[in-house]
Amino acid sequence: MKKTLFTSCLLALLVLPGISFAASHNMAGMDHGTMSKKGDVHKGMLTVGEQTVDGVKAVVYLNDVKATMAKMGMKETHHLMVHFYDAKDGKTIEEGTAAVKIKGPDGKEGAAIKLIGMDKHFGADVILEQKGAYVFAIGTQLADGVKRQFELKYEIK
Ligand SMILES: [Cu+2]
Repeated sequence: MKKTLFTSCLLALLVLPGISFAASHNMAGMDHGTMSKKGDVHKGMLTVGEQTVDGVKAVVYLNDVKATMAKMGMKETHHLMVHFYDAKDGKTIEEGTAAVKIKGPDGKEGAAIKLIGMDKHFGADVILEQKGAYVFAIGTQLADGVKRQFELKYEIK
């Protein structure tokens, strides 16, 4: 579990006190769109997919951060981002807790990784080293207190 403590997001927070969360988040090389080169909101992000469970829509993205992380001596390869929306009014849900379990192409499921609430999304830096199909099982307990389980598949080519 130590790895999750060293996510670049958190690291940036720890080493750059006084800088707003969103700013530090982006400064760590995590391109969440706002600082993308061409101004396209989701440029460079890989769309994993979306799923609606019990009135909540989860939209999941991956951002390849391998090069940036390697420079900092870290093994994480992707920033996993999950946006939650109220399926009725489309409003972003930012309160609550979320965690992900990742099953790799080898069929092994890793330990639960806490997704940290960030600027309009929940995220974590994860290691997706193998090529092949991954399954992201995302458990949440958001603002309404209801437990939901999302499951999305994504293939790393
Ligand atoms: Cu993030």
